[in-house]
Amino acid sequence: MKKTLTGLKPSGELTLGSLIGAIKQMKDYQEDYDSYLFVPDLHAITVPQDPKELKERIRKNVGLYLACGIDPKRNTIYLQSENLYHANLSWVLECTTYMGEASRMTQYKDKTSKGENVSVGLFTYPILMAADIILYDADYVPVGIDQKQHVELARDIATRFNNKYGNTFKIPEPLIPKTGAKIMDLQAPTKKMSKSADNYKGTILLLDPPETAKKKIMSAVTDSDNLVKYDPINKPGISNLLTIYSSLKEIPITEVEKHFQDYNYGSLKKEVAEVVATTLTTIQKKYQEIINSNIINEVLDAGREKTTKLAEAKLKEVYHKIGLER
Ligand code: AQP
Repeated sequence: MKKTLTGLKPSGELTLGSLIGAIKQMKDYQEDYDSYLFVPDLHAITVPQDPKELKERIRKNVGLYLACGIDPKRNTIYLQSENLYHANLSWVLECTTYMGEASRMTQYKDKTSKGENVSVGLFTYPILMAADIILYDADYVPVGIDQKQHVELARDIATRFNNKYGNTFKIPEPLIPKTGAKIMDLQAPTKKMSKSADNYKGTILLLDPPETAKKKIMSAVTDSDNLVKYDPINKPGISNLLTIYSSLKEIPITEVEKHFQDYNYGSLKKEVAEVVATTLTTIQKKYQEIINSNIINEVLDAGREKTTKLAEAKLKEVYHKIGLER
């Protein structure tokens, strides 16, 4: 059975973008793949975090995975920081990655171009991400479009290692959703909806009260044409709303466009807001049942045990090939 693997870093509360870009894909694939879904908590500390909040968010992430329909019987769910082999392999890969290729990563360039004081970890995290993926020989990595470049780096690193030391790693492929590869900020629809956005009105959190989420949709920035059309370049705000509707209702965007063609922007927003609120209500009901139960610990214990064994074997093979043994 082919393997899928992805993770959502607990650097903030999970958003509608996290759901549509990553979790939903994992849910759709879970029947047919051996699925690995982890909490990349080591990635979260590439930017400053409050320890108490981080601890809470790690648990919330797992609670939300399950509440969004991730089946623990079909998925291996684990915390990156509980498995020491991720960071070990990452070091080996860092030593086989060139400064030039790491410097080309656009997320790093974006952060540094704003003149922010960034950590070395933010520069090297795509290499840790490569380790996360190839440690388990994942075939497919469901990600939003913004992470495609990092999966390509993982492919390059794995290919180089295989060429130099013999076949060791599977070469992973990114899986980008057809619709919803990039959900945009509701207040700045040319920017990605992000957990760490400055303007909370632009981001829908999966744990937002449904009424709050509705208000955010109703005040989404659009344009002055009053013409409902899917055109991400010229009408990013409207196109974003159509994309959200299309993903959540699982209806192709062309049909969604047709459905709304005679609507004005107010009534379009109202219908999108309803769908978002219904989605959040369903997720939050399940989340409340899960978050205070023992299921999270049970799932994580099983995940840690399984992945530690697999990762240990892979790292041993790597160490053997590069000469790190007595
Ligand atoms: N807005 C989005 N649209 C589509 N996909 C998205 N993803 C995140 N936001 C959107 C996808 O979710 C996966 C996990 O991403 P992540 O949470 O680990 O990191 P990120 O992409 O850096 O997410 P944020 O919200 O922007 O985090 P911050 O603000 O902390 O940097 C990835 O597959 C991502 O593509």
